[in-house]
Amino acid sequence: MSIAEADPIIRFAVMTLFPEAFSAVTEWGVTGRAFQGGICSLHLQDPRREAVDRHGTVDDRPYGGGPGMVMQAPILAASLEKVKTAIGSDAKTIALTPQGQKLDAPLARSLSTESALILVAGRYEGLDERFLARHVDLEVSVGDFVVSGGELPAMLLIDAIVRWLPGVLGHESSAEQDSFSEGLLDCPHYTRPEVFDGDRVPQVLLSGDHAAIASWRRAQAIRRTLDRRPDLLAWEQVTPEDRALLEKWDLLTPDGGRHS
Ligand code: 9D3
Repeated sequence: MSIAEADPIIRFAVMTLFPEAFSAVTEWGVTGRAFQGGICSLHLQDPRREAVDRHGTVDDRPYGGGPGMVMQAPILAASLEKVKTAIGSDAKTIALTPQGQKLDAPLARSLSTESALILVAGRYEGLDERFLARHVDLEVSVGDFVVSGGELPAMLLIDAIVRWLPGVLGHESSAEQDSFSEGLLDCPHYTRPEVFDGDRVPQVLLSGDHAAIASWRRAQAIRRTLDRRPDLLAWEQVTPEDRALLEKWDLLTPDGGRHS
């Protein structure tokens, strides 16, 4: 008799010239536990295996000239075929590209309901447009800055998705994810010692008054979001109730109540 091994909730595959790099997500921390525990799985496919010359070439010079090299469509298509044989042809194919839809919590959460995802991580200047047009369902970017390839963005996407899978986070942190998706920054955190360099932990956190603590934390979250992320929260959106909360905790001025 054997103990039944449940199927993974989500199967990932990544096409990458650097498959070894993905141990960062499969072996460490919260995502490491999810992969080791079988909640999710990862198939790695190196497009170099589809190269047809003895040097293992997967890229060529861009038509029209210009800097850099472009990953070749036939190589990528052959590699994708192998991936689909391995994890199933029903999988959605996502390329990590600087031109893609910007990753945020709603996108990660929505992708976490897929049963299989194929991620294509490019190197060099990019992927031949005909591969993207024919085989890729969605392009995802991790933000408006340049990194050296699609691997770190792919790992970031996997991490952001896996955290939404049931059983990956404890109940408290799951609720925390919900609150971030609700659109406020987190409140400040403190642990021992009570005094550090003459700087005391806010008295309310030592009071044992859980309603007061929740009220202070919400006021702090609103204040910090107003100060640091006007794109997430503008003054005009603050309700009279939240304004009263800021008043109660002396946070109506932008210096966070640190003024004398
Ligand atoms: C000169 C134009 N550059 C595009 C912005 C060239 C270029 C830079 C970096 C082409 C590819 C790359 C490699 N980056 C990614 O593959 C990538 C990426 C990124 O650089 N920023 C944010 N999200 C992503 S997802 C994949």
